[in-house]
Amino acid sequence: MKLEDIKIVMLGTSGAGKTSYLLGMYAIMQTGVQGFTLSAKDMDLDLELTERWEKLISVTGEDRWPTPNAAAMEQYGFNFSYGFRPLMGFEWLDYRGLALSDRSTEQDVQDLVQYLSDSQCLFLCISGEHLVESVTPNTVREIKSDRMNQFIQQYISENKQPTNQNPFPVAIVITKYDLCHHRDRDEIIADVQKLFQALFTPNTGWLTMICPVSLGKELCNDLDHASIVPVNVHLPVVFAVYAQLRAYGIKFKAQRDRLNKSIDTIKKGNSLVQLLKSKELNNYSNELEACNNEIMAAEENMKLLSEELQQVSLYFSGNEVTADV
Ligand SMILES: Nc1nc2c(ncn2[C@@H]2O[C@H](COP(=O)(O)OP(=O)(O)OP(=O)(O)O)[C@@H](O)[C@H]2O)c(=O)[nH]1
Ligand SMILES: [Mg+2]
Repeated sequence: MKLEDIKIVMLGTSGAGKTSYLLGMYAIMQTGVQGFTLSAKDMDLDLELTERWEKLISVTGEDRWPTPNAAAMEQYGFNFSYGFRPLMGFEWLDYRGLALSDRSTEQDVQDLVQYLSDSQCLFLCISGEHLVESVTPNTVREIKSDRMNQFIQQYISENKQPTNQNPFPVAIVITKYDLCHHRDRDEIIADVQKLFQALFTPNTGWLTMICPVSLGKELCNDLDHASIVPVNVHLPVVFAVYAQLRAYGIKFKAQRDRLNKSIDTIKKGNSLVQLLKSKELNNYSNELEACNNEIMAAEENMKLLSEELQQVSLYFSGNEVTADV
């Protein structure tokens, strides 16, 4: 089984922690979780990301952090593998968050929009520093959630038209969770739902995950000097792959139903029909077997990934669900 490559965009304002998150995620996923690993498609990129991560963990003070993106866009290609067997490739777009505030005539906004329209999974990056207290209209401005909602409406909802049969995965990643960790988790989740209400409405086909992540140990308020201990950074990527497998499973199950129907129709026919269509029946049976194998492979992988996703809040078309197969 080999899934098609996907594109992931992480939307988030400048300073939300997108680049730091990418570095932490790569460092953890290089070693792997449950036998799933991530590797850069390009060996030089692998070195570059590793060096930037080493700096982040060994240097202290403000210098440890990546500099705000100067280049408008950077694209990174990764392979997601199980036991070194590539399962799915994805391309990750890291851009300067300021593009979120620019006018749509700017080149980097246009590039971002193009990339968004082509994407199969969206990560919304909101910083825990703005969730220290209950959300207010001010929070909307700080996080730029209205701007993000606007981008989703225009370039994903209208383009892809998610439905229950064809869901679209969105991970809301709360970065710098160490900064709001003192608050009740359920309260934070309720706040996040308020900011992105449309993603939690019934029968809309959004598969949404809310996931707190952090590069620092919880309850530490000076991450410029503390030791770096990434928390949950692998989960959004696990979710992206899980969602892709889920969509793949839905597709093959529909195909299985169609094949079963065709087979049934032939089998219900009289002996002449059966004789005339024996070759067709044979083909259908072979296709059905291949189809069942794909479903089984997808479910095996989903089972492993879903174990990791038990700790996060997952919603499908507005209902809270648990990751299953
Ligand atoms: N407390 C805490 N601070 C963090 C964490 N991750 C990042 N930061 C801080 O957030 C700052 C901004 O992070 P970046 O990763 O550069 O943000 P960005 O979203 O890539 O910003 P642009 O490139 O301008 O769009 C860093 O310089 C750190 O000071 C975290 O997990 N916890
Ligand atoms: Mg950046």
